[in-house]
Amino acid sequence: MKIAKFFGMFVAACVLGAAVAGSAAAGPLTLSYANFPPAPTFPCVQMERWKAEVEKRTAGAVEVQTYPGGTLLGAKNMFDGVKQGMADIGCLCMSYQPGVFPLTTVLELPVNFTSSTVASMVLWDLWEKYQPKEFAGVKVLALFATAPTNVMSRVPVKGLADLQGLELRASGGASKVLERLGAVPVSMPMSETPEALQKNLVKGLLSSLEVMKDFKYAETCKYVTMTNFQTYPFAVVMNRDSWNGLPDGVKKVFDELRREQSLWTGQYMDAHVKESMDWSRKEQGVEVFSLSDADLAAAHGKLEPMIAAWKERVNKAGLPADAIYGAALELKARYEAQYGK
Ligand code: 3IO
Repeated sequence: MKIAKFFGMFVAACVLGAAVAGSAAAGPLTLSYANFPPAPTFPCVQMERWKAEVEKRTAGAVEVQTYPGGTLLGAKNMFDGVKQGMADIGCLCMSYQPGVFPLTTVLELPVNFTSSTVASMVLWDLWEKYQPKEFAGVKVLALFATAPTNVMSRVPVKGLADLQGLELRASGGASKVLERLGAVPVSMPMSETPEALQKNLVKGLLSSLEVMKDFKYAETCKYVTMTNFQTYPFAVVMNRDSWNGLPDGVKKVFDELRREQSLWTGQYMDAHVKESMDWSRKEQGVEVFSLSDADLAAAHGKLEPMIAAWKERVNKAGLPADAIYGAALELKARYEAQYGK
């Protein structure tokens, strides 16, 4: 009985696999998936989750070979590398290539996104609605944004006064935030940040707080200042030819996973930020500051021009900036009502 049952399941899996792959004889189709940061960090955690889901849902017809830590493509050549076919799939941060992603960098604006979940769903819906040309050369497989960014530093930053002239690592919109607040942004991808902190080239960074644990920044940065102004947007993209070559059954599995994967990543990250900060406070003695109401108001005043500058870039790209910005705020409110602030 047991053997018969097992054999039956095996046959069923093979039939499903063959149906999805379109060919029984070819063996699994192997796809390479490149990522820039180390394996334990959130872009790679979501990559492994996607791999597991794909391998399960295609019943082994598709095998995903993952390359964390920049072993196949790095932070800055991820998008071009995937377009050129050096990897089938890649995970990129839009903030690392200023000017290349006009629409989706709306997530970098200082409008106080409340969570990675909300920001990721806003990003997904905006992309789906406007289908911007910035991703025309690739197939988009997931879109997500980090939890809101905050200051992590070696020195206490209790208010805007302490930020003046302070060298902090960031990228893209986060670098603009620092500049407008009087800090000195040092722009580099996250993957280069551990070394910069180690060598004391920077006094801290502006990013989402799960990195305190995942990169052990809490061992160096004993202070966190809550700002929650904006986020870093990410995309998982696939080479067009690789996509076009997939059997229809596999395409369907990938398509059905897109929004789900984006939401999963947001929810994973929000939970992980909490874990990271619990660990940072309890195990690492990290101290957390909030800005005074006066400083928050002053900061928002200084950051406001970022919105007009973004609109100008988006209009230049031929997109309706005012409508997109309005839709972003509307979606943000809708998802905050659904998922909480
Ligand atoms: C990030 C990038 C790689 C690994 C973990 C991360 N957490 C937040 C980010 C956002 C980001 O790209 C950045 O540069 O702060």
